[in-house]
Amino acid sequence: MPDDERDGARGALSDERVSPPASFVEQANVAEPDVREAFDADWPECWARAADLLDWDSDYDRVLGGGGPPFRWFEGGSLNASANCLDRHLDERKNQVALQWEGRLGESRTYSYLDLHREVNEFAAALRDLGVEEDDVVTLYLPVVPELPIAMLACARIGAPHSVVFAGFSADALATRMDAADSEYLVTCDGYYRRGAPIHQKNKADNAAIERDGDVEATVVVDRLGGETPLGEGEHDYDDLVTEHRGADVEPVPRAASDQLFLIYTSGTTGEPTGVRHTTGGYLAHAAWTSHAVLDLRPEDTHWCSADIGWITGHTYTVYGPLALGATTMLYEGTPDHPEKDRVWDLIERNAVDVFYTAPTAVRAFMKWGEEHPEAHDLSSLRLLGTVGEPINPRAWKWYHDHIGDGECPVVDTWWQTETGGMMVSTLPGVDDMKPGSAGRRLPGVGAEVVDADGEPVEPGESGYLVLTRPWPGMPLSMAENEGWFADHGPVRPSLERFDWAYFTEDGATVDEDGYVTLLGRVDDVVNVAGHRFGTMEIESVLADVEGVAEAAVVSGPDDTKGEAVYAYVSAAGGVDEERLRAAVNDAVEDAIGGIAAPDVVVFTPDLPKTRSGKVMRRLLEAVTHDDDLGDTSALRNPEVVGELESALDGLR
Ligand code: 6R9
Repeated sequence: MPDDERDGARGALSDERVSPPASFVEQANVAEPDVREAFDADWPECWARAADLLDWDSDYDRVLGGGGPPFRWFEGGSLNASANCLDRHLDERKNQVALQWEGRLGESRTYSYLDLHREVNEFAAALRDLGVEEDDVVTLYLPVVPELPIAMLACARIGAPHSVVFAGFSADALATRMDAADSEYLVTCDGYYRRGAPIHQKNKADNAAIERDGDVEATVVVDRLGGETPLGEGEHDYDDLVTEHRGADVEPVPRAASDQLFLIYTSGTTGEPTGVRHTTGGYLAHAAWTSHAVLDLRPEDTHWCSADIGWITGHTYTVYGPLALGATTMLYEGTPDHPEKDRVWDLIERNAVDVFYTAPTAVRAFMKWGEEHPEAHDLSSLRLLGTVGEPINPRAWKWYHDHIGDGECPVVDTWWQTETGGMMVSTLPGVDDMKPGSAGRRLPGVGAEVVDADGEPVEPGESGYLVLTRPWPGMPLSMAENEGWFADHGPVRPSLERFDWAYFTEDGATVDEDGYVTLLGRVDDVVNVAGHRFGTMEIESVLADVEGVAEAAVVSGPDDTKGEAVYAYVSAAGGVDEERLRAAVNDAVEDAIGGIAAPDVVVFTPDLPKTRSGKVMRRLLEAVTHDDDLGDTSALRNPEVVGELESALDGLR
């Protein structure tokens, strides 16, 4: 295979440097060449610059309180996130578009800041009437419709943390998350369209209610399909509620900077998703600052972050960041290739999008579909492009830069996690050269190092573990409050004692002599499918319960478009029909988690490779999956299985 071709989905080191065009630098929000040094010299006070982007009801006394955990960002300060995203913009831009929604069926809806403020107030009043009090968790189980950010901001207005559950998750997944969050309020919809076909969301919500241990006090149903949905006791129609509260004015509740704004569940090393709780002051400051410094957003911009709001990326860069800065944020409910493969470019052209932020998976799909699609559109409104969620390989980076940005838009590859709340490592487009394939340097004020298993910095080019060595404003409450968060994690933990404080990200990385970090992927048992995290154990525990499955192991495998794919190795009980079992396996994952986590490849094997002590040899499964060198197999009890796995895989690929 030629070298160029080998640069598949995975990142590859590239020595190339690309400077941002002078015309971009001249107008950039942050263009001081020594901004990182300035932040370091004044740490942690430097983060006041982020807090200054917000309006505070009462000023904070200290930028960072607490010498160690518990950390208190902007201690003593109070603010309201909904007031920061709405009220404070009304004087200057009440008629500017705040939210531009494009639906799956080609519909569109436009909300000015005034419209959005009005409806958020009305829905906040309705939530209160339903009994929602400050600190009650409200679960939002909605696709990308305007009612989702409206409900988020309505919750924020009354100090009720929201918990958004990705609409594609199953009834089971919803029930688990509502129980874990002790949430008694749900906002959902009748259904939504996926590739033109309706998905009945309310049925899933009803099934979740049946499965749940806890009570549901009230369910609000948004009408998305347009039919009649029979409502039972405790169920309310969203439009009726808003109409009943027409003209309501709800005073934004001042929240302490460290009060919870929302929680969101993410997959980690355990079988159960973990709730990550984000704060009002620190998170919002981090969201606003990175939107300002990295996405270079300003009020006159139209920003499109293509992530679903059900993930952290949509929370931070569709909703909170852009609206805190008073920009126009675009929401798209559909898929990028429906009805045509130029849908994205058509939307960018029609809405004159300035900043486009998407996932490398999407870029690789665009690349596969061909440049004729973007070429058919005027994309000259674009000023900056970004990616997030997984490494972007240099070839896809260059394609994005040349064919979408016309060589004129900087491309920022932003590394961060659900746990960090916002971006942590990225080129600053007004300051740094870009290196395709590398996420770039740590952002100003951020402590990020690549260390070896002894906690020592690695030599340039050597691989190691990415650790964050200073607290940051967007850190979640769970991490700020105690040391336990990172105490159990990762092979490097014992050696991190040399830092006053550190958090191991579970990512492998290299760093070059200029401090540019290239991510190598997770080192824990997390699969990153199209930029979304799933624990291999989470999926394995579902497979283990499928009738006919004797044993199963899940590993991450290669996928040219999605970056990673879910490979399931299944040994079937005697006499079971493999085709039927394959379908059952997929259905089970769809029911328990959601279709997005369903195995891409199911490999049947008479036995899983085991060590002499009877443990599944995951390392070997990973090597076989990636067609890598098998390494030392002397500990293997059943070496004959290797050949069988290899030929089974050959048959599938
Ligand atoms: C925002 C988000 C986090 C994991 C993270 C890493 C991977 C994210 C990346 C990246 C390489 C980037 N990741 N951004 N890898 N380059 N620019 O994606 O959050 O869903 O929690 O995933 O995604 O492995 O640890 P989350």
